[in-house]
Amino acid sequence: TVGQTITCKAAVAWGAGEPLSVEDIEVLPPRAGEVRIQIHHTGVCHTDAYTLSGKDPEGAFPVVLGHEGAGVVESVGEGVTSVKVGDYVVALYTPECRECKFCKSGKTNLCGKIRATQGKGVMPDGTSRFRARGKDLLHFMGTSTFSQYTVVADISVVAVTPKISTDRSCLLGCGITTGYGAAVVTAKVEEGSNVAVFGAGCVGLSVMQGAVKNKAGMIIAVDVNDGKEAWARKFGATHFVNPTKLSGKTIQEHLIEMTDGGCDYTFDCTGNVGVMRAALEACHKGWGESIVIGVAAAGQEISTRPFQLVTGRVWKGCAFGGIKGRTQLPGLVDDYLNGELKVDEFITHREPLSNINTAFEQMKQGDCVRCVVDM
Ligand code: NAD
Ligand code: AHE
Ligand code: ZN
Repeated sequence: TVGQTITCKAAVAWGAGEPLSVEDIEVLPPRAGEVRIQIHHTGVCHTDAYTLSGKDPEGAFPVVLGHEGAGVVESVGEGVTSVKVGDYVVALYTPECRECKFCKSGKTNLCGKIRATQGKGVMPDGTSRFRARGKDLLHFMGTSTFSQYTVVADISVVAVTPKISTDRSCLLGCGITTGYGAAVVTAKVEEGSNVAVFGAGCVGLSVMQGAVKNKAGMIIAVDVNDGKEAWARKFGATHFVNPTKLSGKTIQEHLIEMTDGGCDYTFDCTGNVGVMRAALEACHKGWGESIVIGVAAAGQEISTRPFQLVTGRVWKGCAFGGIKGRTQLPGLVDDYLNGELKVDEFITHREPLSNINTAFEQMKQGDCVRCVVDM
């Protein structure tokens, strides 16, 4: 039987810099290879605010934003076998087709199968499943979780046990997995190694959690907000530095002194290109690696003296922590259920969909780690 169009509430971004508008939209049935999900909960991530601000070169409007969502499969299109109606799922902005050059390389979690259409805000067949006020709305990051129902490609969704509630599993759709994976999968932090984490938000705290898991030595949290010290320590930081309170030396000099020559691993979790430079330069000569996680605005560029790299420091980055969502997310859920991965602790704020603009305002304030939106 052919599915029906569903009318439901969604937060529509009609234009850059405008508040989201919560209104009725139409969500068309899934086509072949697609899955329609009833989203129960979604987190709000800085990347949503980044794209809404108009600073994302790939940003286009009108669009349904949101990429940190979880819910239940409502219907599936022809040929879908990886999930079924009623499955509890997390949406994946980094899909995993298992057949493209990227997926088969064993070297990256990036998947090439639908990246081009995803970046244009349409489904893999080039069309949209969202309509409002007589217009097509664009999709976002292949997920568009700020809608009570969304349609995604079957490679952009993973089923997880319903034992984890959706207000927790949604956070595995971006922030927590990104930071934890950056430490454990991308950097592969070793026992006893010294780590500095720039930015103690959801992503940075998750890096710290991954560093603890891998038995790092010093875990130095660096944040301009002193209020983040207690948070960082709760997630395993052994030291805290506020770079605005150092006199007469740079943060990189300070970290090099603290660690007798530099950090083994550093992570940018701020999106600030000056911080990215400091993070690279705080690495130990000969082997220190700096991982860029933060997303910087259009036009921003990173720089350092090439000598930093000639003398053995390594600059790299990752999306979604380097985690393959369909293969590895269920394992993270198990870790959570076994008490080995903190998730609940990240939730500082909650709002209903009708107040989603409040969630965006909270995110800009220093005391919000994650706001979970109840759809
Ligand atoms: P957040 O705002 O919650 O945390 C950022 C922290 O950085 C804050 O505590 C802030 O006080 C601190 N900070 C700001 N400027 C600083 C500076 N100059 N020095 C030290 N600390 C500073 O954000 P978040 O949700 O944790 O996300 C962090 C970044 O990661 C964002 O840029 C986001 O877009 C990006 N991100 C990337 C990926 C990815 O896959 N690569 C995934 C999720 C988020
Ligand atoms: N569209 C932006 C880049 C945004 C970006 O880097 N997104 C990350 C995820 S951030 C999640 O909060 C990502 O997945 N990047 C890999 C990819 O393929 O997009 C721009 O600057 O153009
Ligand atoms: Zn995100």
